[in-house]
Amino acid sequence: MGVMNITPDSFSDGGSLYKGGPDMDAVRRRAEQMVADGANFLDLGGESTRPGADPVGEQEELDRVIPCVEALADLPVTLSIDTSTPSVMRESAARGAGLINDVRALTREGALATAAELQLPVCLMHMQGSPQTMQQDPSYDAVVLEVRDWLLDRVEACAAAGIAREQILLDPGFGFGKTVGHNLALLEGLSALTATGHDVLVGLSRKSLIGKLIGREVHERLPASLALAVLAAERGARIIRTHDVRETADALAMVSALANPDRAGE
Ligand code: PT1
Repeated sequence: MGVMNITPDSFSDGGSLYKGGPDMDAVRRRAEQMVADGANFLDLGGESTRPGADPVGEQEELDRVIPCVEALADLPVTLSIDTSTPSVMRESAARGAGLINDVRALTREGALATAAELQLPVCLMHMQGSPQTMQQDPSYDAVVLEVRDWLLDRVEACAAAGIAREQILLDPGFGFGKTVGHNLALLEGLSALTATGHDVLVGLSRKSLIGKLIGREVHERLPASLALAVLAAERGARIIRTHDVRETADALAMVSALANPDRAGE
């Protein structure tokens, strides 16, 4: 899954797809490149949710995301919409989006009912707190079990609202209200999530846990991001959210080759 941030304040790419609004030529070029590089999903986001990011208004989020969905709907890839906002879900679905990726797991007013009505697959992510405050003092008794159980409670809420369980993906939310220790425990214990039977999506690409572990700046985090992607795939993650599609696809091809040696090569 390739990351496309349609924001002026992205932590990782400094808003290269946004020049006072979505830069449609740059958006199209980046999307085509990611598809050529092997992306199966493009994740379009109009709200930065990195630690400390400011919230975005509903109309602003629509103005950022919807033109991009329109411009990319013909690509042979599933458009994932990184949003918590019901109107963004609705307008994106009407233009061909194929996945709702909500870092707030459909907890915003109206989001659950909207997702159920649209009948699209949804990714439910765990976050402790809000993007503004989540890294101030993250705290858990048993992080893996708490994250799993919170996500399973959200699955029940989705099922009660009429979302098919097969349509629900789970994501532990690396970096969202977690210390480095919490993040590492969640990665090591990822099988607790895959054992639920839901497909698991992870986003570790360029995140600050890497900076905290090895002191690399954002643009020096590719090798460590690839290692984390491989470790997550080994532990059963099915979708890897990344800024670097070509490199990540190569790394994941090696995981697949080892998992299916008879089908590899020649
Ligand atoms: C994610 C994710 C996401 N991450 C899903 N959606 C972001 N499903 C946006 C840091 O510590 O992991 N899963 N949408 C980006 N958010 C962050 C969080 C970026 C933390 C950076 C950090 O550096």
